[in-house]
Amino acid sequence: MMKQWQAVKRLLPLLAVFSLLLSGCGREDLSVLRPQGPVAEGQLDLIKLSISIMVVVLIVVFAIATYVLIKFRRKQGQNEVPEQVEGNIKLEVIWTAIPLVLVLVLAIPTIQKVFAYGENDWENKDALQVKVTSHQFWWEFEYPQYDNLKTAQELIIPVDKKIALELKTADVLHSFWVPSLAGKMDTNTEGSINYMTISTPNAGTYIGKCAELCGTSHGFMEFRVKAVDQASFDQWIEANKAPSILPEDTQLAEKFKTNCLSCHAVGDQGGFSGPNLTGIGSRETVASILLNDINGAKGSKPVKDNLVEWLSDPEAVKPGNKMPAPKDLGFSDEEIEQIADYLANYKLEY
Ligand code: HEC
Ligand SMILES: [Cu+2]
Repeated sequence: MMKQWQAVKRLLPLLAVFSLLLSGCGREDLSVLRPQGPVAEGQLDLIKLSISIMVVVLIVVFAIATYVLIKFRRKQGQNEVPEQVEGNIKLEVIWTAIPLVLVLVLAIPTIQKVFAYGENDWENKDALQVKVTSHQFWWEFEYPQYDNLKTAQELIIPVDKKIALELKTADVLHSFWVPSLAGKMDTNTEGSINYMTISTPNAGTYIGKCAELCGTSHGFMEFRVKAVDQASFDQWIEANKAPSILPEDTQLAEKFKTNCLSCHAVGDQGGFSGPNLTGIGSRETVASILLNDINGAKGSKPVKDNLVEWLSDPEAVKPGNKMPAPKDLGFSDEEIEQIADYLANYKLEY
């Protein structure tokens, strides 16, 4: 009795540590257990079905094992070898047939859903097309039905609409995963491009993650899916068409154009080897990982502070990322501050 108590006492801290670790898994917007769309709902149903079957099997097997252990224990004074039996057709048929039925019960809806969710809506006229391109360590979203409008880090979608995604990578293998909306999908190179469809009836922001170890900052390769009503979506599309806004100071504007717009775009100017910066002041993050205090998220900071942090030392925020440090491009602390101020005020109304 004493010994058992000792063992329990030793297990307690372990349990405490586990519950602490698991409590870290509670990000509400990052859970397959709170589905926000039909695909994620169907997938959760499958998880529930398989867990239920497993639990029933577990209970039955343990019950039988416990019964047998107790019932056929060696009794006191029982010294003879028990009767030796071998083979029992009836039992063997039973324990082959039952698992077979269980596997079928599991397989039928699974296969059904695999085909249903594998359907390609790219050519579906009612679907919104979005080309998703993964980069080390950020996400690019392009809307071919809207003059190839390109955005980064935030995928803006209308609610109640099928979003047909075409997924590919610009460098190494990544995986697109929005736990509340659907399962993972790899982003491959040209030639083996994947397609998937997502949708949600609920307006809101859903966090996405890269789910394929892709380099040093893989863990920081997040993105947001923002579902808004159709009117806001149309407004967002319009807002993106506005002409570029540049820093007011003409000298700084020139410097920004030469050094930053070689990779970045603002409005109708610049390039796309880096994330589009149009409206970055109204986004929920900087570089997908520094949280802006737009929705009062825990650990968030004012957009400008996050921009200063990023521009002062991108490497410190996301090790191994492909952006040169503005200091190495000849930007002083003061200029970084000014650029941060300018970008923080570059907002899109929608
Ligand atoms: C060689 C290309 C390149 C140049 C030049 C460059 N950047 Fe970047 N920039 C990137 C890349 C790539 C990222 C994405 C980093 C990541 O998240 O992995 C990035 C990210 C950013 C971000 C965060 C974007 C977001 O979506 O949250 C900001 C802001 C930014 N750069 C501003 C600047 C400014 C200002 C300059 C000029 C001083 C500059 N960049 C120069 C490539 C570049
Ligand atoms: Cu990745």
